[in-house]
Amino acid sequence: MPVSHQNNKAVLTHPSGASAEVYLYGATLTSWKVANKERIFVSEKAILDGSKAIRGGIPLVFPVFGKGKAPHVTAALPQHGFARISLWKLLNSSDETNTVTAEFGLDHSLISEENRKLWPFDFSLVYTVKLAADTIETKLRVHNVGDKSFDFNTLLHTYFLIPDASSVKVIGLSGVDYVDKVLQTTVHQEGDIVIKGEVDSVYANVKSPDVQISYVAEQGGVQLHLKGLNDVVVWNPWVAKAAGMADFGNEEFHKMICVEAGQVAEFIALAAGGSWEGSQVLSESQRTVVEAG
Ligand code: TA6
Repeated sequence: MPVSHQNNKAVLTHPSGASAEVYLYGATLTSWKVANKERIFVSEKAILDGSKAIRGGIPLVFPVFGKGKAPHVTAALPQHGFARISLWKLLNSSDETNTVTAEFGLDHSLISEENRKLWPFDFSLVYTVKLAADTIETKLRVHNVGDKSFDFNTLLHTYFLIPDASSVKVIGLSGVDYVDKVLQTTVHQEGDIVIKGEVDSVYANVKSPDVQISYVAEQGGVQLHLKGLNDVVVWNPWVAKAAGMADFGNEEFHKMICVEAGQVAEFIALAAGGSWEGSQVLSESQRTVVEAG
């Protein structure tokens, strides 16, 4: 059964043995396995009952990144918006020769009354998860189905499971200016990113569509190939912030890194009747991404 659906979770299984799992709560992908090796981090303390955003996986940030700021209409919305805390529908599934696909939908009628009042726009989101033997694509399409334009941020807030945060490099963002939310300043990225403490960095308008998380010791890694997503957030809470999250194990920061592709530096304006899409293709990588110029 390429795509099964039970207990509010869709399970995608590829003939190669690769698999993925997506909770309808938030359409949160919580597992991607290749050769039976998990590539996605979910905290052992994650709450999966729909009462709180899942700590891990690929939470979907929409329509605002972080906390909206007055007087913007998103100011009163929950942190990172309502998409990750709403119950999506499994729209359809299919399996072609080399891929297994599931599509999930969220629209105005499916979000809470409170969020409808806070964000009074007719929208439709379609989230597509396409699993191949050694890659997975996650694509979000945003449709403005109302008569008023709206603007939005979005982000695929991907938590990657890694051997050791202090021995990974994030390659492909050299030469890009980023907002360092820890130091509260803007910095120019020189060379690869390494994790030696809390990291919370927003890279806007990245040059290369390819970003790699390289495991230095294991010679392995994961590559992100981005389309229509020009900003990348890199986050690791490290000791203090990890200790402050009830749904995050104190030592778990060693085995995760968030490399999150999206559109967060600016709001995207979407006219009535308009559509937008952005996607990432994740693949295992053994080679190093060629540095952008
Ligand atoms: O994407 C990084 C970030 O914005 C961090 O600042 C941190 O807040 C993280 O998201 C997790 O946010 P959450 O609301 O899921 O606790």
